[in-house]
Amino acid sequence: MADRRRRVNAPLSAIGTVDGIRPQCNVAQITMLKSPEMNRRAFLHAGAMAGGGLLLAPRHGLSRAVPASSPASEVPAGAPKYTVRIGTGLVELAPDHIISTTTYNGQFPGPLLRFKEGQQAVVDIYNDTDTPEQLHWHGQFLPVDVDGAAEEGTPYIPAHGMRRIALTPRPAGFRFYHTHLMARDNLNAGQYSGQVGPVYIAPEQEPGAYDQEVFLVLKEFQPSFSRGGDMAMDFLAPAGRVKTLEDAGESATKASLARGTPHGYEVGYSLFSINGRMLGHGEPIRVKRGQRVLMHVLNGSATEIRSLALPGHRFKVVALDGNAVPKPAEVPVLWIGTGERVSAIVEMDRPGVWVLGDLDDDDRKAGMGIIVEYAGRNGEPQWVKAAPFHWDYTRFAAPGATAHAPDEVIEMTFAKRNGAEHGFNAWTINDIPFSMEKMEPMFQLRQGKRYRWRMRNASDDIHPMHMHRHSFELTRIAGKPTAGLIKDVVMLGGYQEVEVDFTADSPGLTLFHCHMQLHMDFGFMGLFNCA
Ligand SMILES: [Cu+2]
Repeated sequence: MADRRRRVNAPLSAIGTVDGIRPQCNVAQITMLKSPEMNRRAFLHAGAMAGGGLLLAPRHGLSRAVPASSPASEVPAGAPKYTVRIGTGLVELAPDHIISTTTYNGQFPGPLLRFKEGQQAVVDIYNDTDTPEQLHWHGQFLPVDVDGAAEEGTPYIPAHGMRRIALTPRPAGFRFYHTHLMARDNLNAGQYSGQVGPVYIAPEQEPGAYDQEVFLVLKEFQPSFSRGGDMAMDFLAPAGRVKTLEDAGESATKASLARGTPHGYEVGYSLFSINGRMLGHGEPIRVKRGQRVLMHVLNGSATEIRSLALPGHRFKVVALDGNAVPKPAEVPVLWIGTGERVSAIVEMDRPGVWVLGDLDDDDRKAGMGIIVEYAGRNGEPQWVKAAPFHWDYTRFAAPGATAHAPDEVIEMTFAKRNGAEHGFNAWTINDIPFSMEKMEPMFQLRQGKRYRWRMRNASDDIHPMHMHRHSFELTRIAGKPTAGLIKDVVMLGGYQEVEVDFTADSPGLTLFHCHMQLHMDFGFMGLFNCA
């Protein structure tokens, strides 16, 4: 159903990217914000000016691991609530497809970690690998020393070492944990591995309007840089594009191709799974007629956007990225960007044996599905091709609600430099590719201020944009105003604009990036510094 784009790829050599050295902030350049008021403040804050940006005094020898404004959490002694071990494990996707990859506790997905909102918990993280690791608590409001991103200053979990952390889990809802290392061209590293697991933070009061709760982690394995591959591109609504972004992106690509640069590499996969099992090889979801099944679906992919349908049934979406939506609504298909979560209730009112699976025939047949089996029913699981369906976040927003005016607007334009980095596409934010050497914060934020983050996509790819340690409110999607949807990842369509609002309420560095490993590894990251 979807417009699928050909991808061109080639084999590569390995590059080591993790050196185990804690990042140091040498020279911090603060790119100017669009608002004149903010510029002035940023200038005052930085106290020095050079060229078009600002230079802070070098901080040689100063570790950024624990900024003064964000003291290290006090870590209690005693038994931890959870112990997570990072190490090599075997994952039996199917009897004839057993893969070896880095896992949490030797299993994929990692164990479901349940927390109580606001109730401090100790977690011991052991790293049994030869490489320093980061474990990121996606979607939680945590200080930089716990969040799990070296770019922010979280200490690494040393190779063959451990870290004990104490976290106060919040906000309530469906979150997850995953590695946060650069993989670059190492398809065994980062989120190409099996380092993904679900987190559920129970609210003080559970709504409880369901009979059965199911966690589903969608994940591909056996990645490769192949010359084929495809990605659905035309499922987002509204579909309008911004002409100036399209002109800029198309002319840059055209010029690059004219210079003889081929299209940049993309990643494809040969094995697909839900909860670590290929379709037909795991336990089915066993249901009874009349049950209301709450499905918590996580797209744990390194790079892919996924879809999901259950023939004859509809999904009543109740939460996005773990946060209750203002207006739960029924949809026939879920579209879930990399790192996104959808929680939906399915009324089981069509007895039979069904395939809950991806709309893409190739991916579903290669494993991206799980069987839903009604009590007393058997036979071949049925799949029925789903009608085309457009995914519009605003469907779940409060109708007619408008967002509060922000204090400042931060504008970013994302662009692709086709094949510019050893055959990989390089990605820029306001013309700057993120540098792991420099680790420069791009924007200076003031604590307590509310910002509107206007993201402009001058490329034809969809980017699931993620912000650490905060949630944001969607306020405009491709020209359509909206309010009330709280998320931590948002899919930004090709040549489109998205606006989200957030309050800078967590001191220190906050990472934002495209959640596609292949994009973030090649420049598509940035840092806010909140003082
Ligand atoms: Cu991206």
